[in-house]
Amino acid sequence: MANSGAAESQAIVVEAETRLLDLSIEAQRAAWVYETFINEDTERLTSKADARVTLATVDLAKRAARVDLGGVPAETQRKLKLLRLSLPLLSPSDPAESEELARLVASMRGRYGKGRYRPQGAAEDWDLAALSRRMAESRNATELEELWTGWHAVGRPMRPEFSRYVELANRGAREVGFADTGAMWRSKYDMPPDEFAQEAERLWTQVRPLYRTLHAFVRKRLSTVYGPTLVPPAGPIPAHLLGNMWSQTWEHIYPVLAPSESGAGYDLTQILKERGVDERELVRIAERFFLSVGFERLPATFWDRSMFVKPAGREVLCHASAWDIDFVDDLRIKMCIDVTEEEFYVVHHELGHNFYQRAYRDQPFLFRDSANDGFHEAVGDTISLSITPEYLTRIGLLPGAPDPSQDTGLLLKKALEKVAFLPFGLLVDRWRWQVFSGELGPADYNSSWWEMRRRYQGIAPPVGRSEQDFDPGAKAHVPSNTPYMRYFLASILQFQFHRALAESSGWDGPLHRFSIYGNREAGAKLKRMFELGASRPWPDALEMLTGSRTMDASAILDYFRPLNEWLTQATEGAPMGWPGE
Ligand code: X8Z
Ligand code: ZN
Repeated sequence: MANSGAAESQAIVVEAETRLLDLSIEAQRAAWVYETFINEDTERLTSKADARVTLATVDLAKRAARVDLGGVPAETQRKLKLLRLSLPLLSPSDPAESEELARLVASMRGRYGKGRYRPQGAAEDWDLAALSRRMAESRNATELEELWTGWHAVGRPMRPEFSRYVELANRGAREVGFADTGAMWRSKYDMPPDEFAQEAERLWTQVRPLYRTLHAFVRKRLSTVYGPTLVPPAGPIPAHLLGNMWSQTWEHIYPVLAPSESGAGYDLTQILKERGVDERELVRIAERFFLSVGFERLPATFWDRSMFVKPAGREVLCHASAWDIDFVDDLRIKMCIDVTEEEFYVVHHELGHNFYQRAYRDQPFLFRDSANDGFHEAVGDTISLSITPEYLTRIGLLPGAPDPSQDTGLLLKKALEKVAFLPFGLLVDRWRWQVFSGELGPADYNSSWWEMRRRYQGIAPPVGRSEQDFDPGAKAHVPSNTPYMRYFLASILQFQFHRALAESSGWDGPLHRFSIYGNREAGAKLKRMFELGASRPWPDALEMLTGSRTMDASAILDYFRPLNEWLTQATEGAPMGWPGE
């Protein structure tokens, strides 16, 4: 033990809350400029700024590891623990390696942001948004295959960068006492890392039967649409036919799946277009939802500094994100908004981050975070679950709420978004955990990725893949080093939040018809939880809102219960599951 605990830990915390805060703000500014104006210079500036934060954090975390914790107040102990876990990437203390790592990540991120493909017959290169738009609409298998393959080429050149990044990132994590970067990511959940891995698996086991039923239903329909050669009735579904580049959500193929008795319900994308809602107005509508439950307006700077529209004449990283540049109220979102139903939800998702961030701004710097990262991702989605037909009617976007006989369609569309996502949400980090632990090496990167895609999602690549390819790199969070398990947790948690808010409001109708719009008590409950930040272990925060201390998938099952019954009937006699699951 190097030092007397209490004094040294206090010194570390003070330094973290001053110097680290300063460096982090600088790094955020550099990252903002980079992501909204990608070029050689901004890439260097952001990697330098990141490297400075990382080095300072590693330095403080190492000092913290040597502190004798006897007599150190619990709050300070928690801060030291969070300090060690505050970054998703730690670099080796060697400055050259540290900078190399930061540049690798910036470079992979840049490749992703600049990714383009020119489809046959097109007059220009298409970016991911254009490719995704077409993928959502096209029902032509040949075209879909081309779009899929065209985009997935973006991963290839990342392969050598990625394997070097794994090596350096692990070296950094080990210096601070973690087994590897994956173990560090799993340590963020107020429980031992192995236990967390089991928790995730437990939640997946809870929802897996629902997923398999949905999968069987979708496969049966697609087999009819595209024929049994392309979509074998008992095999995995080809990944290019699900309306999404990563087959992570399937709502875009709803029109080919819609139950005949229920019709398509309403088409929000169409309505938004007809009303001439533009990007800024879309964000305004989302803000008004938060205001209706009692949150304060976003600051004027949010409207001046956010990026809502893809700018012309420069490269930007379009993947949506929410920012709190100064950790107080310089809130922003960065998106290339397309006025569609899907992006309407994404806008709520991003604003959820911003309202959470603002609510914990009075916490000390090291506590300015969500209870766990799944909470951060769940908040805006919880609000989106309240975008019901009744709500859309109240704000004048629908002439009247459709009759509940339309509900099968409504629920199916939601399931294609939320239930379809679950295995993808789980597997991205199941794969990365094994990569970081060394169980999977570069020789197996792509084959193991597809083995997991098959096992969990029941999908297969549309064309042959090899170890020349690097398909994980075609998903934003991999090149940008963003952990992904948070989204899996969020897809469970948002239903838990939603059900708890419904129950405490005395709602006894179906969960999918419940909305907290205008419900100030529900808003106050959320706000109280947000204000805790990361000051308490997440079960405390969960208990405040839901009365339960464990994450529990029974709420998502409750929500989709009526649909599950319908799907079970619709798939009677059809094959269930696939070889290799
Ligand atoms: O990346 C996101 C957000 C970033 S804050 C838009 N999401 C995941 C994804 O797009 O893959 C939200 C849901 C899953
Ligand atoms: Zn998010």
